[in-house]
Amino acid sequence: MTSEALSADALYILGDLFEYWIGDDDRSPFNLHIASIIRSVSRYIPVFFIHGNRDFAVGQAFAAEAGFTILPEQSIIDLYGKRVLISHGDELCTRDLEYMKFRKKSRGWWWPRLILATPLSFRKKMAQRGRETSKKNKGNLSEEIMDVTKSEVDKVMMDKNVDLFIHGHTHRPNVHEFLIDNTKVKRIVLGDWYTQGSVLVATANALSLEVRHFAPA
Ligand SMILES: [Mn+2]
Repeated sequence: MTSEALSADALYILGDLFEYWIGDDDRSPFNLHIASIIRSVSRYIPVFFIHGNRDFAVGQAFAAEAGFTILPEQSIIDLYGKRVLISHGDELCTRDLEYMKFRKKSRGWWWPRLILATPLSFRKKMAQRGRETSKKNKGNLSEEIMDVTKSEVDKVMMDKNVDLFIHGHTHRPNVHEFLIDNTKVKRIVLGDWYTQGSVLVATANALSLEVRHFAPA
């Protein structure tokens, strides 16, 4: 990963790098290890990070430690001369009404401040409980609620005036080619990193969605 990343021009991490994030003051060995790996890459190339729904609380202190720049949740980047929209993708799953409600609250100004004012041990317990609830709820939601809302994708791509959109979140790695107003557009979905890696390698001439197998432990 590191040597490959070093031959790139930039690295974009599109959120949910962590299963949960309860505050930059959670200086667990694991978090510090990840910070040091990303930092070693960031000495050579710029590294960007977009919040996911699980790690939206990653803050400037951790960003500084890991050497990455936090981008807004929907960002337009210049990919070798092409205007491209990148995001985590959870904002597109608008049919999951409960989650949308939580998303609005948790990204507001008061909720994160209130949570971060509580002791770290309390936040750890809360995160644990949150993950259990989330697992239970997911079992009840239908597949189509968990995927992006098609009309929302069209709307966002039209609003941002892009013909390429790259995101993750849904665990449905794929390249979707479709039409918006008779214009050919593309949506590339990155996969999860539970049992393998999933990356989009972008060069000036090609986009390649690739699986990366983890080295045996
Ligand atoms: Mn996600």
